[in-house]
Amino acid sequence: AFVENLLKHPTFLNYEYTTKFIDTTPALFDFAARRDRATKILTYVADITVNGHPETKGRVAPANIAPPRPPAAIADPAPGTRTLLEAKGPQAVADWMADQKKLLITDTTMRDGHQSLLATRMRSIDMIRVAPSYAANLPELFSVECWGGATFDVAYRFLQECPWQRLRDLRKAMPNLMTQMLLRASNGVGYTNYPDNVVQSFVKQAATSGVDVFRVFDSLNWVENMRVAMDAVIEANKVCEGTICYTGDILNPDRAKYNLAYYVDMGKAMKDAGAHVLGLKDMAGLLKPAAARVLIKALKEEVGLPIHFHTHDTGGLGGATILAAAEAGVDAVDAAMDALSGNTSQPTLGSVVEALRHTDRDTGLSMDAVRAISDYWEEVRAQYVAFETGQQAPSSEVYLHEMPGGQFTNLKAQARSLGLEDRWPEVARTYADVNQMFGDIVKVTPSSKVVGDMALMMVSQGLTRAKVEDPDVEVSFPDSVVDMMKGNLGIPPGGFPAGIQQKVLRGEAPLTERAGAALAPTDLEAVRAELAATFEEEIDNEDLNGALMYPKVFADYMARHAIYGPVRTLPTRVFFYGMEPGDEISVEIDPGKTLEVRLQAIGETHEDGEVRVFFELNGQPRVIRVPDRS
Ligand code: BTN
Ligand code: 3PY
Ligand code: ZN
Repeated sequence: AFVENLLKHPTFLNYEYTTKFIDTTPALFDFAARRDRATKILTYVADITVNGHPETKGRVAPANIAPPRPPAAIADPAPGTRTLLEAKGPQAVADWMADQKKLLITDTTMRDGHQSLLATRMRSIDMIRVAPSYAANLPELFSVECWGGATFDVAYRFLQECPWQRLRDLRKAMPNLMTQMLLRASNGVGYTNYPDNVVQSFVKQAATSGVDVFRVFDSLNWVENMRVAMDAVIEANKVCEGTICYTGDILNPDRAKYNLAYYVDMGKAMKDAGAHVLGLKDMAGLLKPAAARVLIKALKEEVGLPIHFHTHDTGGLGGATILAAAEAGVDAVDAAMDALSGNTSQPTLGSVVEALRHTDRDTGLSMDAVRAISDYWEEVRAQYVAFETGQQAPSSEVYLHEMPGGQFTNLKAQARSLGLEDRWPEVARTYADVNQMFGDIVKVTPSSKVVGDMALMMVSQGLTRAKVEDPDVEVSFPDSVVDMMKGNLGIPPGGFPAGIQQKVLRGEAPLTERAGAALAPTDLEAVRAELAATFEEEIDNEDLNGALMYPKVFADYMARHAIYGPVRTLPTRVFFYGMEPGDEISVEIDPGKTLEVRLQAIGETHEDGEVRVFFELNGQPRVIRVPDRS
């Protein structure tokens, strides 16, 4: 009854089970560790069936339990970009890229697409099942963006799965296509500055586990903060996409800080820093078609690297900007499969392909393949209806607030939870004011989160920019603002405005060099030994790097894993909603090892507060007891 006790333990129920909790209640975990995986998975299904999943409880449920069916894949995928990378290395990929007449396409569905539309909640199983169709039917793709950004911590934190395993599985299923990740330079895939050796270790492991293209950016466009990560990518012999984040409007003379010369200089700095490819990351979708023509042309002529353009369709013009960029000679662009495109996501992949057909920039992608894969994604998306944001239309408001597509829906949800939902236009306006108060900075994770934190705080406390800047008004700033003003995220062009910086820091001196230079290296082997002692198992390099990025999130994941086992193998419908009597599912817990699970009945709640849930597991009856907390 140890696990049952554990499931009733108040600390556990409150999601507060941490390393400390494990230390103080080791017997519970010993017992959990000895249970077989089938029992663990049944325990999870029983618990969700009886009590609901905390993230979907009380929200709309998808209608249909049938798992989405991926389109057929032919047996032998044609050679693709990965084939070239393996044979000739990253410089050969960049040279090949520059030689192409066709517009190259990166599919972002498995990373930014669901990050920007479904709160990053897409589970690995839904990606892995379609990956062979990508390999077989779309071998002309430049890359498949499927890792990094927010997907890393969301996998551990909310999906109870290992992000590294996702990467390995996808890599294996698409052997001919380059995988791509988004890396926040010295912030790794986190929100804070990590010691250099942690960033180096993370990049090395990501390369080993399967990332081919690393899009490296800094949230303040500070090149000094990018070198450690870029060097590590180059050292690993993978494609280093040194990236400019685009903000403002190069055609607006009143916004001279981020003018054409600024971006051309940064492009040159990326080349000098060793980038194979120049990334142009328009995370909010602010680059307008006319500006794209000017910017792409200048970068092509003056930097001399192949250019990979990323945008969001938040304002509805993303497709137009892509076509303008294509005319101006951009080498590759990002798009999302139709069913997960548009609005805060990327522009619509199939429509970009169609728009360029029979032109000199024809992408060469098969529309039959695109449609079949998009039909699959449509079925997948339906399972995540609980995470839809309700945004119905693109909005030109983005040119006011300049929020990144990945943040927009998040901030709206945060505003809602603070009771500020009907004051959204004010939040948007304040976000823009905070940006100006901070000196007009690049806003992308994590700097965008800082601006968002400050804006929400001001709206909820009724503070205006003038009040915040008034030396006579006492303001208690959010921690993230203090951290940024100290220089922990780096130094923006021209620095932060002295007035606000001094007020936030209350006399403390800000950093004058990059934060990473001041951080002592982490003793990686000491951390590994500590983790091994805590979890009583060997800690491999993937686990170690996960724990280095997110110590508490990783510990929580491990604690739940000991109890629930490999729940990543469950169909998405069952993971979020459990089963109904009569439902039958197959769960492949290892290649070739499948559990046939049938839910027979849900018993009454006993006096001890427990429910017996009756299953058939591979034809044998099994009873699982779980506490009724419903
Ligand atoms: C996750 O957090 O993603 C994994 C789901 C864990 C849900 C468990 S079931 C027992 C406990 N009670 C809840 O309401 N949620 C957790
Ligand atoms: C991320 O860092 O996750 C982003 O998507 C930034 O645009
Ligand atoms: Zn993006």
